[in-house]
Amino acid sequence: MKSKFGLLYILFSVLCVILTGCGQTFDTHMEDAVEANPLDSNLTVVGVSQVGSESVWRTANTASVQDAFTRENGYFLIFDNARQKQENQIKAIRSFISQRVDYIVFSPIKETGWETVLTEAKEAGIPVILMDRMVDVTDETLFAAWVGSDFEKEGQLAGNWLEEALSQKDSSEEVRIVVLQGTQGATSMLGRTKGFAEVAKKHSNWKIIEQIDAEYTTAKGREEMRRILNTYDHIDVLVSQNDDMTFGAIEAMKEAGLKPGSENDIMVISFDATKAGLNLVQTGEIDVDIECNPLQGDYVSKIIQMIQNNESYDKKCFVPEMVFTKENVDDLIDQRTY
Ligand code: GZL
Repeated sequence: MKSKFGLLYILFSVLCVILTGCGQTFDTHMEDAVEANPLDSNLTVVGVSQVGSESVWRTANTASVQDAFTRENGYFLIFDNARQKQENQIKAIRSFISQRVDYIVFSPIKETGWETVLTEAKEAGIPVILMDRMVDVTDETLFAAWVGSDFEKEGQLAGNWLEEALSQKDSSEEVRIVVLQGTQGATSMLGRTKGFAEVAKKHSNWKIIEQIDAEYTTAKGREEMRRILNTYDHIDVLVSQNDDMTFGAIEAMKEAGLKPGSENDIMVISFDATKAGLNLVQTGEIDVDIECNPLQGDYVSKIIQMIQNNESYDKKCFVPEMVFTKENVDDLIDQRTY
């Protein structure tokens, strides 16, 4: 909890940032800063550094954070969008430290490069909770907890689905696979790549002919798939590490006169299972969509409450997820809110 001075200090420094344009541009709006009752020292101040707004998944993840850290729930949220730059996340975290927030929450854009700033947070006595992606640090006391997905399992599930889909085919026939990867060095990209590769190496006829960074965006997915289709005369399977890249890749396939889906020209394996992705599972353009659950705000809030109540909690919290195919999508798509 902040002292009255502490919250007034934060209010003042946010006002300074907004009015002078110095330091970080926070996404916390002026009216929130003014409305928040600076004398209400019961608010828990949480600084959140989000990767960016590159995908439908990220937007849903941000919404879950903003829905969890409301004043009604006892929080004062300072939110920063790093716009896909690690240096912006580091600046935001340093700003949170200087404002003496109660907690820092962030989704690290990539796993490396965090020791120094996390040491500064630890020395300031501010617990750090990781959301979505992990950091690669030798000292795991540099973060209090992590909430996210089992990305390696997601990759394995994609491989297991392909094994099943090919089980009736001639196992000596070459299967030519291309992989659109997400942001290089991101935990989700590393895990999905590793998990799928573990399954692929069991099949000598599976050939990953190209594995390329398409940055988790539709535009880059479209651009790289255009190039791949112009490079190779035959592709059997696309593994695309999020729906946004898949949407772009499918556009490129159609431009090239190809139809996505195992009933057509190229099998399509995707990740995230957004509503737009599940719609394409229904049409058969995506064969399988491996869910990655972005609704993590409440999980992080619960951990903060357990820390405040001196309750024991698991350092790593995996969110529930499943696999969507044409067999189950119709029964479940209406539950999807993003
Ligand atoms: C997954 C997350 C990934 C999503 C993408 O946890 O890191 O980043 O799969 C998002 O959609 O851009």
